Amino acid sequence: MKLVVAVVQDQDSNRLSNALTKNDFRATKLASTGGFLRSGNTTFLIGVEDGLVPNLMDLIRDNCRSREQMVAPVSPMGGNADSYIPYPVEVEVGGATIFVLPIEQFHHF
Ligand code: 2BA
Repeated sequence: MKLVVAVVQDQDSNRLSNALTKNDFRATKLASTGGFLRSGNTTFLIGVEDGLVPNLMDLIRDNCRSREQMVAPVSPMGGNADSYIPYPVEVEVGGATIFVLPIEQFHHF
């Protein structure tokens, strides 16, 4: 079994959520914040059998697109200012950033 962690843009999260449900994948959605842009994104935790990982990758690829995003980062309030950029930046974000982790045990009580 694998745990797929997928960071996607908020604009794609509903569509991906619907597609996961429709295709019998179980997922948990977490509200997250990108460390670079400091804007909201969505992180999916998806537990999946090994053989279904390629299908899941296709599904995520089909439902998440990359976009150019112009962002004026907000000044960190008492936070780490190391990566703070004080002017608007244009970056290409997503489709999706995906990590596939091995699962040692899965329990569902
Ligand atoms: P953010 O950290 O807000 O990054 C948004 C976009 O900004 C990135 O898109 C990338 O195009 C750009 N970017 C990030 N760090 C940069 C840097 N140091 N210099 C220049 N440009 C930079 P994506 O690569 O598609 O990432 C989208 C989101 O996925 C990220 O949002 C973050 O929440 C997550 N992510 C990406 N790589 C990750 C990693 N290695 N570990 C954990 N989360 C990651």
